[in-house]
Amino acid sequence: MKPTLGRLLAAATMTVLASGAAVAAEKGVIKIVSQSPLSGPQSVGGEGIKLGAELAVQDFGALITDLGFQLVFQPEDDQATPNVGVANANRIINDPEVLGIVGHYNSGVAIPASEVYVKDSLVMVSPANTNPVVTTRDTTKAIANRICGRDDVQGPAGAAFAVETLKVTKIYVINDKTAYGSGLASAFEEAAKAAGVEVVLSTGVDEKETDFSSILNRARIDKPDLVYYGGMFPQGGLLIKQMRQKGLTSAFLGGDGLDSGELQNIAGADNMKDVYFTTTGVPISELPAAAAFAKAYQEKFGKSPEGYSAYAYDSARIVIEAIAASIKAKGGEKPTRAEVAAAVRATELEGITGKVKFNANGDIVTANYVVVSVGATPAENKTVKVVAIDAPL
Ligand code: ABU
Repeated sequence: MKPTLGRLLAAATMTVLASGAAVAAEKGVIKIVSQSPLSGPQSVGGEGIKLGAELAVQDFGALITDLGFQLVFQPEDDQATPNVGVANANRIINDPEVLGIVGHYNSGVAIPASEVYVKDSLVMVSPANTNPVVTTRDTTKAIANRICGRDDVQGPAGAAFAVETLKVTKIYVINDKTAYGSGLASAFEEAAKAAGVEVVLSTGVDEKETDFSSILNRARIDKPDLVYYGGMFPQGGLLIKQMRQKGLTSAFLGGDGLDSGELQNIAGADNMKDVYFTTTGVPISELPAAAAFAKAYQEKFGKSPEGYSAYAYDSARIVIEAIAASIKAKGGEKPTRAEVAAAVRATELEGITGKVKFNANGDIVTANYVVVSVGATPAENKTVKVVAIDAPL
């Protein structure tokens, strides 16, 4: 096979863990892959997923290497782009050493990529994908799992906060036209309308758009109480910045796509008054079991974990434990991908993000939904509300 630049880069970033090298050489190599954006505007969030998974491989990899296999962690860059994630998936599926995927960051990438993984029963555990379709397709049900919540709950949770706490009556709803952004904005809008809120404008903007003047000039006339945004932090941050530059003081609310330490850098620390996001990732400061993880992450990588880093750590741990359990169940032999997928689905874990148990769809049985009031710095973010909700079955 001809070495492409992508393959050479992937090989250059692999982490190899091995114990008992002689035995490992006998039993062969097992690879765990992370897929998330490692380049482009969303790379901070994607890197947070990669590094969380890498720490889990470091902490729990011995469960596999002690059974005589070499373990390789292989981070892949999906560029937050469906075509790239699918191309990576097609390459990954042809590598028989890969037994599990941790990813993706973007639902719009996870949905088509999982349609490739399922062709050979390769299991995916997502730390961050919230679009319902990730787990609701019959075709991918056996391999697609997530340990975060869903937008059909997150959207209405945001609407309840907007109506009951912010007391809004007149709103704008903007989405980035991705599977995630448009799905979340629709779920929010439907619930807001049902609660009697007037949606003055509901519109989509291309996810690469950086100039929101036409919408915001109209908002200066309409004066909505709230601008709701379904999309990711790079664009959401710009939207907040331009709102405040135009003197718009409306509250701003988005979903977990805004849950990044980069939000304040992009939007401007002084522009965060009345800015909120909902998320299904409880802030790490409120996860007592994640304190050691946060410290180790800071020490190893020299930065704070991102919104879904701890969830990536638990996702990778789930894959590692499932592979180890499958090896043991097979008397020490390398398991099939289908055997690993079944073991993942049977997970019962007290992770650093909470209890993980999957329903028959691959949704976590009980997920957390949080409202965060954004501060001038990520350390000043404040959790306003946490609700634990059972997954829709
Ligand atoms: N849930 C936040 C990341 C965006 C997505 O699911 O596409």
